[in-house]
Amino acid sequence: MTRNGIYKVAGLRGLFIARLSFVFALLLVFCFSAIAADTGVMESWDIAGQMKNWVLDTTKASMSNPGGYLDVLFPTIYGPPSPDDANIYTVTNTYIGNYVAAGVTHVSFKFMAKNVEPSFVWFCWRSAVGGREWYRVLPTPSVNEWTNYTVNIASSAGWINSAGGGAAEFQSDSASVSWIGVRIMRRASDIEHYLLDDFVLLGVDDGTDSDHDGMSDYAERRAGSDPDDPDSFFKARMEANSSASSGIVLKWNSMTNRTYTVLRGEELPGSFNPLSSGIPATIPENTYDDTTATGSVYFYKVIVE
Ligand SMILES: [Ca+2]
Ligand SMILES: [Ca+2]
Ligand SMILES: [Ca+2]
Repeated sequence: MTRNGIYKVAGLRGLFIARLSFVFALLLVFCFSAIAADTGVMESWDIAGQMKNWVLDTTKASMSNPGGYLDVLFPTIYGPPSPDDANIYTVTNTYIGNYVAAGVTHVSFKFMAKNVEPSFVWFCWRSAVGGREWYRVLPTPSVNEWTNYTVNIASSAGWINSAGGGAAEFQSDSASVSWIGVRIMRRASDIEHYLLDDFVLLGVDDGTDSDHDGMSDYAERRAGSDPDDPDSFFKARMEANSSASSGIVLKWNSMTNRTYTVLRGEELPGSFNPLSSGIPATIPENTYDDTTATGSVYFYKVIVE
């Protein structure tokens, strides 16, 4: 526990106890699964000019690395936007292969629309099995500001396959990933400019904590905080409900493109029951009012899904 009722996740098993109008505790936990492989290797493009085997598959745009990220430029206004405006992808060994065996759970990267909002950005990957392609529509990126995306790749929920595959196909395809990247559809109203950086597969938490804020780089990418900024981390606090005689209000800093589950238990160690799941982020902060907290001892978990 730190000052002012702020709770910080320390590794995977942070436990924090506080006292308010009555005794209860707050526990923040990330649900991780992990094995090993080429996870945690960040493609930083830190050497200017090197694309590191990343490819742009359109003649409408050009791609460069001015030093530290990929830079995709549509130098003129083409016709109407098209789904095949641009794919930025890689087929290098670090990112392809058996995601199931590697324990890949998420892919994290940063994306910026430099001057104009795109019509959409998809995250895509292809399977070597029959060339099936899976994609997910991402929340629209901010203009002229990095948007941090972490895409859950371990679940078929929310993934679309134009060939109509389901959960079984998703599972078998993710054992043979052959291509992974980002697809941009232009706004087609201006010259357009897009940036990509910090691409990394997540699956195992090696505990590295680059900014020494007590939360690992892996956990920060999952939560959406900045692994290079010690003032940025996943934190939550709780308050008594000021407008009612009972109830606990949980608050946590929430991030783009994430949903949360709140669970409650009555003893430690003990079981936790979900109070609510699929809670969308209400940036910059989420509030959850547990009106059924009426005076016992309660323990809470907030999970980044
Ligand atoms: Ca970089
Ligand atoms: Ca950290
Ligand atoms: Ca941090």
